[in-house]
Amino acid sequence: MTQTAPHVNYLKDYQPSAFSIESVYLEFELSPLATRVTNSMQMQRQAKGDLRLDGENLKLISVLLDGEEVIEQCQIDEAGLTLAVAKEKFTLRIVTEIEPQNNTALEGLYRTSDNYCTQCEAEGFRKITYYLDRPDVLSVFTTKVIADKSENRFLLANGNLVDSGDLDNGKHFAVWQDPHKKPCYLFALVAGNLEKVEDTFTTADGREVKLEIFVEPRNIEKCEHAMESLKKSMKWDEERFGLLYDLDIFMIVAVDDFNMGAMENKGLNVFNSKFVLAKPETATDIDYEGIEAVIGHEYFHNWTGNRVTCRDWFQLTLKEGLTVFRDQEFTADMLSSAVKRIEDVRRLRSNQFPEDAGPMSHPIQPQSYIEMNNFYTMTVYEKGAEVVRLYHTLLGETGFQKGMQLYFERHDGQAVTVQDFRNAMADANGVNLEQMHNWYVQSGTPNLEVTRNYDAVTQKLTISCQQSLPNSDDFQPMLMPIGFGLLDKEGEPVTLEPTFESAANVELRSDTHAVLKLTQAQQSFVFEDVPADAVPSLLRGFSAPVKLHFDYSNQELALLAAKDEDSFVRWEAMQTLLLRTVQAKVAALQSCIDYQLPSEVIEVARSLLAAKEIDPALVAMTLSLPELGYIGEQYEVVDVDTIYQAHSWLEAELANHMQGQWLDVYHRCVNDAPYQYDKAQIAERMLKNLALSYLGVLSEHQSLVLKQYQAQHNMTDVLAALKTMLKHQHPRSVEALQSFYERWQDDNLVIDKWFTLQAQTQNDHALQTTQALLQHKDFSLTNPNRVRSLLGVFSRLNLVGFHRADGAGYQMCAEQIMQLDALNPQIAARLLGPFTHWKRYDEKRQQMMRNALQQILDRKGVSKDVYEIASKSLA
Ligand code: 0A1
Ligand code: ZN
Repeated sequence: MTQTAPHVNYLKDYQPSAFSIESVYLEFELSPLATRVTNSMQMQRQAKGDLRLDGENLKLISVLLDGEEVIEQCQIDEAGLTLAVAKEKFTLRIVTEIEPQNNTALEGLYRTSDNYCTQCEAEGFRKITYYLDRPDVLSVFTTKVIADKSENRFLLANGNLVDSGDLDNGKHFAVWQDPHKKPCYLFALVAGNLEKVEDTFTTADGREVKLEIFVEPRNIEKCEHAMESLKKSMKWDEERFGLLYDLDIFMIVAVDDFNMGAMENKGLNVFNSKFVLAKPETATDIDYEGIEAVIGHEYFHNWTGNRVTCRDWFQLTLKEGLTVFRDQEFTADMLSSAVKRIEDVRRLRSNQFPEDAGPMSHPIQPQSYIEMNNFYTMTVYEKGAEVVRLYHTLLGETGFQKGMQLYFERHDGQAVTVQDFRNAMADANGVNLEQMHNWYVQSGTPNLEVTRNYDAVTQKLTISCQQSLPNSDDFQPMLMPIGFGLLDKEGEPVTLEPTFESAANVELRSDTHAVLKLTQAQQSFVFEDVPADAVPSLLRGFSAPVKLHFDYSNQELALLAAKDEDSFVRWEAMQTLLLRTVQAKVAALQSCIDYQLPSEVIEVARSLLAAKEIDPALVAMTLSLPELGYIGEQYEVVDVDTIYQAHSWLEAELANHMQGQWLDVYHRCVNDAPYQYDKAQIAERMLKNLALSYLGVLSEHQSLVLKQYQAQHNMTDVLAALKTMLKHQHPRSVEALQSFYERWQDDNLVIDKWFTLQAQTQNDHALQTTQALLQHKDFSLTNPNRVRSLLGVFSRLNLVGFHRADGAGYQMCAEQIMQLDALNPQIAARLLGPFTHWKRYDEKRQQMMRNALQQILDRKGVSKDVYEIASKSLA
């Protein structure tokens, strides 16, 4: 907590640590209000200077330097301890006491459902004991946990269990040894009365690894999918990356109170229960996919993050961008790479692009921060993954894997930088990748303007590209691979023939597909023998995270949507058509003129829906309307109500014009087989529920929607029906919502969905609904999932409610954020997101949003987390 401007950390100030910790022995005597932590470190001097250890909110009991009490010589302040040590090599034994029961920030050691659990990334270890809490200090950890046996059946920490037994007074203990050196942010401890499911995995070199998932006893039936996902992850990492697991045991613990998705602690991953627990009646396809992806993500960190870690927190994207790329590829290989790519692009555009255009915009390698927790962002993670994908696109799978191999050969057991990663990629392939640096240090989404020039006489087509960054005075062009193809006017692929001059920068991947290598701010590519009216297919596979501008006609978009060989481009073309339609309607509504749906929109939509050869999941994604947030992004000033009106209009138009087809598709996709999480069933449900959402607009199909709800077949279908009922105020929606609550009141994750459903429904009483839910007995500010389900969803997705013209939506959220900041600063800071985009609204709303931010910033005791975001947004 802070009143004056807090300290800013800069990348340029990086200095190696003056001391190293060769090994550390930790002993925990667990007790809710007085946990005693004894920390013995074997330390060694590396450079001149006093010993400075990080530590926060700790009660210091004693400090022994080689057995001698030195507590009186220590200088203690709110961020740590300083001690002048003359020795080169010594043992420092520090005893502290902490109160896990009162830890509502969920950082360090805390309680969740009467269990103990830790979260140390980024800088939580300093809330457990005094330490060199920085990722480049690697040490070997031994951990002894002592606790009451009846309340803590399991005592867990990193590594392998080497000793355990009973003690006096109803206590017992366990000793864990982790043979791998690690930074303290990967430390973990868990204790409590959990239940476990067990399995094994045999590695490619024949070692049997124990797999254990720990959950609260009531959840024991919901672990099967998580265990399958873990085994698939282990196998996939062996097969695709040649990476094997390196301990005898791998444990996952699911907890209900967690600030993020999950954490890759060595050998002992801690998960938000949302990303572990599933059964068909309670979890949707999206939940199942999320679990598989997050289990994969945390498991993959064992190599990309743990074995090779980050030198400092400015390198966060080194582990996160790379690991997100790996989990994306894992999901793509498990399900469908085309569908996964589109899902990821949609997420990036809806969430990362706005971040990159707002006041918190930062490069994937930030150059400074006040609170590191604020930099676990869509930019560092998702744009970071896009940048790793650039290497993959440029080098191909084989070249990329060569780079990975060299990276591990050089850096296993080290704490390194993004430059080290780039060097490994470059050296393994004998290429120069220095220009990739520009992706790491420049913020904002690049604009890519493409124009064409066709010479009918020579039949040459010139494609000219210009790249730029918004608001950049010193723009440095980036290395951009552009996936490219040409269609003739019938939609047939054209054989690509770059001219001699262009050939050096055009890498042909097949006769009809190329990657254009853009390295300059302006660059042209010329192709020969191009038929008249050929249509360029650009940025295939979304080959770079940019905003593409090209003046396609509606007819050209329709052709691409129907015929291009790249599924991303097909999806994108249709989405652009739909977006243009909404925008045209917005303009018409704003100037009170009439506007009719263009016939080509209906025609392509109809033909896509009829195309039986296309994966139904792709059809569903192509015919889903662009998200409201993404539509808003297209405007300087977002007119929330009109955009919502235009969006609803287009939905109703497509529902009406294609009613018969939606019905056919719906009935074709209905499937009474037991729920399975597989590609075919997921795709079928996706298309069926899209059809249902359109049919739900029309009053004559209300019974169909109700029937699907009442069938209670699986949560994907139940939720789709309920969402549609609420959106269109189905006469039975209140009753359905009530029955849903009654059935699931003891299941936290399902009750989160119940809150979300209501918080996202956009209508005139959205605010009152949300306010009433704040008073509900199941709402609590101390549970991050519940807060996200209600306040996070309302402020991010309920545009109509949050942006109410009278400012009441802003005020309600501001009050909750201030209360939350006193309990959990990390979550409070995240809830500020929607406020940071105040510049995009009309003047009256701008003023109200700024006032709310100022009020939050002025709160006595404001956290650094909230301070950083609120002050940067107002600057
Ligand atoms: N490294 C984790 C994310 C994570 C970060 C911070 C946390 O607490 C502040 C928790 C988890 C991952 O990428 O999954
Ligand atoms: Zn991660």
